[in-house]
Amino acid sequence: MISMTSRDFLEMPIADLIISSEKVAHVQLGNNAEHALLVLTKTGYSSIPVLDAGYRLQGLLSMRMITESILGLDHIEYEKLDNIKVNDIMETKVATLNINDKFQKALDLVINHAFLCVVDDEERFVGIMTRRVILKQLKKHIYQFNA
Ligand code: 2BA
Repeated sequence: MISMTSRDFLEMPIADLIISSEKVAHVQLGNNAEHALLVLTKTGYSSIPVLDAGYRLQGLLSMRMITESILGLDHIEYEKLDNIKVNDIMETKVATLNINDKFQKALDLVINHAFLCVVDDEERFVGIMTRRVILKQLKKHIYQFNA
């Protein structure tokens, strides 16, 4: 049976654990693949959110999606980068949390995703919750629980 302490932990609000949107590297709808490649390379992240002009989450973009879009039969067609829009190559199925969700939902989702995008009630992007932050909280809880 689950103890109250663990239940409280799982029901903890996620709001304090979010990396806020201004600190999250992202690209915008309409940006081309060359710009996205630059952002991914400079930040070092393997996947980042795609937002619209109203800061609403539209998808995710990774290095692999860009590489696949310029893969020719026997060479990489770098000259295509300029004409490809992130809209055409991004993943639109995104693991998302609402700002009012509890830690348990994040824990369930983060098993299959390195980070989770967080939106408010108007679907505006407010930030991300990373696997690192979630694991740190889990570790803290396990250590305190067993102390
Ligand atoms: P990845 O880019 O594949 O990064 C995997 C892990 O490598 C990160 O785990 C982090 O521990 C480390 N790492 C990678 N690039 C880093 C950097 N520039 N500075 C510091 N550490 C770095 P998490 O921190 O759990 O992040 C999970 C995923 O969340 C990242 O996967 C990335 O896709 C995304 N992410 C994290 N912070 C971000 C940010 N500020 N902007 C955009 N995306 C971010």
